[in-house]
Amino acid sequence: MPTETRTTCPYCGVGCGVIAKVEDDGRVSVKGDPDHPANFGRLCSKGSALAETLDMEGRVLAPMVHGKPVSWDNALDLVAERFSSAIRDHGPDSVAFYLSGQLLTEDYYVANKLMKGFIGSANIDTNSRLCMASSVAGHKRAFGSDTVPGTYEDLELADLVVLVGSNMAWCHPVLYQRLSAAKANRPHMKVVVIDPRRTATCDIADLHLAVRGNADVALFNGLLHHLAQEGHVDEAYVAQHTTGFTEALMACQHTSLSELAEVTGVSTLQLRLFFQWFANTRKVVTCYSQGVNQSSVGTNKVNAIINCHLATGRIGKPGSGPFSLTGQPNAMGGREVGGLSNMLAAHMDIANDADRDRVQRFWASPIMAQKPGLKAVELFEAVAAGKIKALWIMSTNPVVSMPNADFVKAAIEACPFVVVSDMYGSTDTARLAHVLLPSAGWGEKSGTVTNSERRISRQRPFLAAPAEARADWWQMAQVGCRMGFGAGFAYQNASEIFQEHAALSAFENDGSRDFDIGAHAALERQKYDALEPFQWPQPAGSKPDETRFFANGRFYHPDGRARFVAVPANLDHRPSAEFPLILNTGRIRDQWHTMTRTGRSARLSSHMAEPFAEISPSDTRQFDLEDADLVELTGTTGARCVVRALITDRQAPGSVFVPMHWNDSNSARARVDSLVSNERDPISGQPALKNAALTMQKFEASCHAFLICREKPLELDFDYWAIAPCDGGYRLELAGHPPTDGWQSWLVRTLRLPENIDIVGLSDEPTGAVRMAAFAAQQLLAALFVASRPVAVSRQWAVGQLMETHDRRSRIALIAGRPPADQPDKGAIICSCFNVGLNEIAAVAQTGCNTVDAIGEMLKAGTNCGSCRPDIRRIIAERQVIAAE
Ligand SMILES: Nc1nc2c(c(=O)[nH]1)N[C@H]1C(S)=C(S)[C@@H](COP(=O)(O)OP(=O)(O)OC[C@H]3O[C@@H](n4cnc5c(=O)[nH]c(N)nc54)[C@H](O)[C@@H]3O)O[C@H]1N2
Ligand SMILES: Nc1nc2c(c(=O)[nH]1)N[C@H]1C(S)=C(S)[C@@H](COP(=O)(O)OP(=O)(O)OC[C@H]3O[C@@H](n4cnc5c(=O)[nH]c(N)nc54)[C@H](O)[C@@H]3O)O[C@H]1N2
Ligand code: SF4
Ligand SMILES: [Mo]
Repeated sequence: MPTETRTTCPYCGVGCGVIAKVEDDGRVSVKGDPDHPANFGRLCSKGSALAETLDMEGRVLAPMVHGKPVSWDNALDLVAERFSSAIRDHGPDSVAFYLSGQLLTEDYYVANKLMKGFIGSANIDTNSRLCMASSVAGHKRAFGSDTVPGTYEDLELADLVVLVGSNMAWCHPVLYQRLSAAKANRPHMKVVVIDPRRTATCDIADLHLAVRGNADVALFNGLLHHLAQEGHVDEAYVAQHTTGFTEALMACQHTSLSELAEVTGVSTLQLRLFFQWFANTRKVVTCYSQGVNQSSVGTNKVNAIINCHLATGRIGKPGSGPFSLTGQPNAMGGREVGGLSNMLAAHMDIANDADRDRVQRFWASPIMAQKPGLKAVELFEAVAAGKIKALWIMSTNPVVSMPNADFVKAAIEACPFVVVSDMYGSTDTARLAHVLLPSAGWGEKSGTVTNSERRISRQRPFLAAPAEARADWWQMAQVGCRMGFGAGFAYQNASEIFQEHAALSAFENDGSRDFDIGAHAALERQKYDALEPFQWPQPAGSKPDETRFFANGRFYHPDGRARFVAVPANLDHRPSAEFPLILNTGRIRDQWHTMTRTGRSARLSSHMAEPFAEISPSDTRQFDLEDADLVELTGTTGARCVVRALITDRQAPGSVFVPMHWNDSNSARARVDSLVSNERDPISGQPALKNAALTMQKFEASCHAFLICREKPLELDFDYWAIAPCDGGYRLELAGHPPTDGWQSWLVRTLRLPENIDIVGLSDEPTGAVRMAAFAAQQLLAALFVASRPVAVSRQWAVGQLMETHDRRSRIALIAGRPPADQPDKGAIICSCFNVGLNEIAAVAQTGCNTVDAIGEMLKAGTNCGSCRPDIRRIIAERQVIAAE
């Protein structure tokens, strides 16, 4: 009998409910859970493709020490011994954990307890430092606690939704769909997007403010000034529930509208419109994400936004409030357990004596950390300086995702003892481990995650973990026991950990701390397994009907009032002659971070298959670039990357956008974080990942090639290469010098082709063009297209050929590099669910099919996950313009 398990998506902070179905033969399929209150059945492209990422290729199946499999006992004893001896010889601060918002709450809780309460150091930080730290710091300044006041429903109830530094269409797609649907139902609702780029999210925007990088503080200060000047301040609210208004207003009174336009790069007309909309709409939600947090002034940006909500009393009420969108599935859970080096468990503070004492008593801990530990950037600096003797990295890939990534890589290489817990052994970080521990992954592990609206949901297992893979909490607890802390770490299962976590949240709380889930402090295992998604707070003995914080105007500062924070509006980055461009980085629709999971799906890789830089057309002349050229990017760190140039007017002049996803496992030199300096926000310690300095030049190569093949190639000795999976094999882009022994020998060697293989081809000596295809009977094994310029062959058509059977005619078409007339070229894939290409959508759009739904009826595109609907709408709009011309 097939089984169905209700669980939660392991990707973004929307936290969608997923139903995973396992057939009798072991095949897995997923669909959205119609009863989950985050998504009501919807899933985006990444969620829909989850089943395709569950294969075993590359999984670590046993603990490895120096590359050799060992027993768990041996591995855990070794880890415990090395951590203990470092602590004995060099003190507790000579060891560190670097964790992740992708751990489950239970994993996170155990790690934090071990480091802060038993090792006695706070050198435990997480990739949330790169993600949410500025929001945490901004919340604590304003509210006295790290509280997200609102719920998703507020976005649907609002009359104005402002999205600041958030590409919601790609990064929180199901929430974006809820917002789009609400806007379609309530057409008077307005959406404003504030982002230097014209992103897919702008598709539903009534107004897009292409703000200059980091000018957000100036913009929101300008708004606060306008609100005060035009009499829109809620004086009673400000007087009763806040302090610091006058000082905050003073900090933003010096700029005229035209000066503001100059500073922000937004026209006075647009500024005025935005200010008026905000001033005159009672129900306003302002969502913000990494365009706000990942900045050297990130915390100030957060407070500049919150100031405007406090001034108008628009917080904690249905349809209004500031709303920090969390990125990772358990960014919030990590904050609840105190995973950051400057926090303690259950939203308590490590710098607070009473909090430390309370947690120590609760844990019966022998030695508590007494001060905040190192934040991510400083942590790796300490590793580089030799101060950290033993480091444990769990569920994150810092060699790719940390700023100054080459420095971080060298630091890890130089560290005397590095433990990495991951599901895969060949990530850029796992390759550097002395001890590699096999972790159970999504679908195998059990625990809870908290989404952006404080909703706690279960992740439930539906597959057995392969071979020796084990849960992360178990690994930590085992090491805790072996270090001599058995009493604190004798957990038998995740449910016991959750109980303890819930009990701590209620311990001596009495309403003094926002995070309280005491209602679940005695949750037995069966009930834990059946736990329905719920929103915190849920103190013991109550079923609160209020799901929003601060509705009563009470905040968590000792005087119960919120704080306005006076924030200066200086722009930090002025381009220099040497590095005239701004490097902006972020995400694409169908990939997740460092691609260790989404990068395995052919479907997800078809949307964008190689690393690229989005460049404004106005910068092409100065840098002598054309679309599809390769471009070499140089950062202030001295590192270089080579990626494809994508010229687009969505990109603002002087600014270049590069996705963060590509890494040394799938490209030659495209780890963009190697270019980013470790500049950071002085308050939150969050790195400025969106605003680095850059220069670039065209990358000259004597040859360019495109290759499709069944088997994964061996070593690739090219200046530029990028590999992605496709149906039936792999697709590669190559550039550099042609192989010295000729292309045919190269092909045979690199792909380990059998001797008697059938290779057909043609080459044109003067132009350097080569076309070559290798067949085994009617099956295509590989096709290679070489040219002196970027290869102009339809990628989608060529990729499809691996799955075809080949007769004489189609062999000729392959060598000609052109689809035959009866097999039109689909163009770049837009809808990855149904494999529908741009050319197909454009062709139908030109026949008068001019709504997304009509296209859906014709081609099915956009009718499953809906992630491509903004793209389809853009294609229709472009065709209409062309038709009108
Ligand atoms: N597809 C996909 N979805 C994801 C993820 C993923 O890897 N892939 N990761 C998840 C995670 S962990 C996170 S944190 C979220 C991130 O979600 P988002 O923050 O929405 O995504 P980003 O692409 O990092 O950046 C958002 C936007 O900030 C803009 N920006 C840059 N500088 C500035 C500035 O100075 N001011 C303003 N106003 N905007 C600026 C960028 O142009 C970019 O469009 O996504 C989550 N969802
Ligand atoms: N330039 C630039 N850099 C950025 C960003 C940016 O916008 N620009 N964004 C930053 C942000 S917001 C974030 S959140 C980070 C994300 O950066 P990372 O956390 O480094 O990225 P991931 O690829 O998600 O890494 C997760 C790792 O954990 C493994 N893994 C998955 N599930 C499990 C599990 O259950 N257990 C264990 N032990 N391992 C598991 C995966 O295989 C993978 O190797 O990147 C940051 N870096
Ligand atoms: S929006 Fe997509 S990635 Fe995010 S939780 Fe939902 S299905 Fe997963
Ligand atoms: Mo993130």
